[in-house]
Amino acid sequence: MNGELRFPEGFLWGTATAAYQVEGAAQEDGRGPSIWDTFAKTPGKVLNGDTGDVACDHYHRYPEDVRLMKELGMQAYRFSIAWPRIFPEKGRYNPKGTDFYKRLVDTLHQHGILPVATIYHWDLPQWIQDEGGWANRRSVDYFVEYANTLFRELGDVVPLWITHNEPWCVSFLSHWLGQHAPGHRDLREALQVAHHVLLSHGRTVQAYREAGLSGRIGITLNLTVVDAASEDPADLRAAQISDGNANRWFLDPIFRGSYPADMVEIYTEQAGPFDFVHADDLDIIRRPIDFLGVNYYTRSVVRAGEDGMPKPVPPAGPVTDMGWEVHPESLYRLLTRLRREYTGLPLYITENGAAYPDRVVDGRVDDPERIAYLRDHFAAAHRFIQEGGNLQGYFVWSFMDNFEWAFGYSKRFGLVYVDYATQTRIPKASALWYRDVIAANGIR
Ligand code: PNW
Repeated sequence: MNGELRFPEGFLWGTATAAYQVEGAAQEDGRGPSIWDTFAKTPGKVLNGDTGDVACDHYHRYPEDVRLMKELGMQAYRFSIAWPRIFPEKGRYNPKGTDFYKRLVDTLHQHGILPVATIYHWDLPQWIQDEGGWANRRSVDYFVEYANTLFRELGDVVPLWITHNEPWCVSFLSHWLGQHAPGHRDLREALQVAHHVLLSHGRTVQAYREAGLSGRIGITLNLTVVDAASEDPADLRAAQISDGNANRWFLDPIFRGSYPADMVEIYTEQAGPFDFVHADDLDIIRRPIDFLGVNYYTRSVVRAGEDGMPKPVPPAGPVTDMGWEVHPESLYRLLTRLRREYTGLPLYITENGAAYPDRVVDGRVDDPERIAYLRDHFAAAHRFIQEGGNLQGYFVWSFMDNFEWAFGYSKRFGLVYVDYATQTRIPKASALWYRDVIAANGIR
């Protein structure tokens, strides 16, 4: 069907998870509460009242999980570090928190698996939220102190660092659309949050350079392709606005040192002046990084509403269990656009994958849709590389089924099935297929 597609030698194949989604052990070894503990325990916020209290119990089961990764041939593991384990309270460093990640990283090294650490994947310590969270500029200093602690404790054993996972979700999804913790609906606050997250990224890149470590540091953005529902100028303009919100609001400051002017105009009208942007902030945000992480799941199609603002058009094509359209060609379009308009830096797909309603039958999980999804997205990535694009690795979301945020445990993204009642892991057919892809460094 695709012929034989081989990836370049040294191409890095892995999987990804995030602390709150897999670790559990929410009360152990001095971990403090995060905004996701608070949010999940607020009735009506997460489906079925699910929480990350136990999740996949990865905190205790990481030795067997890493062993399984090895059996499945995985070359890298992207995990995130839980800030509330490291600073459970204001001003109090908890060495037991870093001890866990040292054990995890050691185990990965023992198995020849490359550790890739995300510093922030959404679990803000509750004590910082109590001071206003990311909307408070002080959060930037807290973040840099936290990151410096990680560089000191883990800097020599973790070769690849990601400052933030998906600033769009941290800002707009969580503070404007209200769907993620802390569940606010305030555009001005979302813009402040986006700015402080970006600023904390830039300051942390600077801190990493000053620490003189030999690894690499970058950021992961969730990016998409926005198509207009028609050639109608109003729809085209709506698509441009949606692109400005989802993509350019983050890419422009990081790679060009400015917020996109068309969006600044709209947001100033809707949310007031950008007085929270100080004079040198954008020079800090644009500090050179070593790679860009790209999370891609789907494209979006929009039309103009009565007010001219973008409104989503329901997908016509096949969708996953999230209702997200399966559109591999847009991964190719996205990567090509990044290369053409923003950067020749190394790119990594730091997340791509699909949720499907998997079931265990006779002790096995057959998931042909996930295999097809991954195969077609790998092929799109391959095409980009073939044309000279600098894509250096691919992390499937996710290693195993886990706590899917507002959807709780109802959505399964894993290559490995998790039976939550017994914590049994069952590699799905897609995991065995992925093992063969990695072994062949390509798809047939
Ligand atoms: C990403 N949206 O989340 C995250 O990085 C993962 O933790 C998550 O499990 C994965 O994708 C699958 O959802 C997103 O509503 C969650 O646009 C929601 C959105 C985007 C990304």
